This record gives sequence, C-alpha cells and structure tokens, in this order.
Amino acid sequence: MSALIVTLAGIAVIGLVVWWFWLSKPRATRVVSQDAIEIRVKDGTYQPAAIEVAAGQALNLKFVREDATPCAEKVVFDDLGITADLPLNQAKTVAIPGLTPGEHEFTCQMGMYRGRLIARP
Ligand SMILES: [Cu+2]
Repeated sequence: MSALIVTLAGIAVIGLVVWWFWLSKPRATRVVSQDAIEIRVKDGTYQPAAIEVAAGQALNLKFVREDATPCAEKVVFDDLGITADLPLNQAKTVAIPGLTPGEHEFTCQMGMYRGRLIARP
C-alpha cells in the first residue's frame, strides 16, 4: 500500500515538473496604447517576454539592456526584418509596424534571449 502511495506521489511530482517547464507560459502583457512599452533585457530573459498587442497597430518597444554580455547586444525580429543594437543601460526605442495576427518572435542574435509579440486581430 505504501509503495502505491510513493508511486502516485512520484507521478504527481513528475506531472508538476512537466507542467512547470513545458506547459506553463508566462502571462502576456497586454498593450493598451501605442506608448512605448518597456522591456528589460537581463538574466537571460526579456521581461516581459510575451507581449500581447492589437494586430495592425504600430507600436514602440523600449528596450533597456542591463546585461553587459555581447549576447544581449542585438535584438532581432526575424520575420519583420528588424534588427536593433541595444546600448547598455540606456533605453532604445524600436518602432514596430502594424503586425499581422499571430505570433512574432524576437531574439538576441544567437537566439538565447527569446520573446514574442502576440498580435490579436
Ligand atoms: Cu544571445
């Protein structure tokens, strides 16, 4: 009987780990205006990393890079053809044109930093 309980507890822990690492997604931040939304670049993540925006509406993203490593010095919006250099500890505004509905990923040039714009129709 106790072996069964241990097995069930083990399965529950595995399930929790799977959910935490693969299934949970960071909550998106909704942009309600075209004012610049600030994105911090530090500790290997864009904060926030998921940004919900209205499709078709141009917006400004204000990147503040706090990571001195060269890894973080560029931000690339691959499918939009936009690349920007991010100076250290200074705000850099990146103008984003109106987006087609769907997800648009942005990364550092090596793809270690990852974020996405989620354009809602
Ligand atoms: Cu990188």
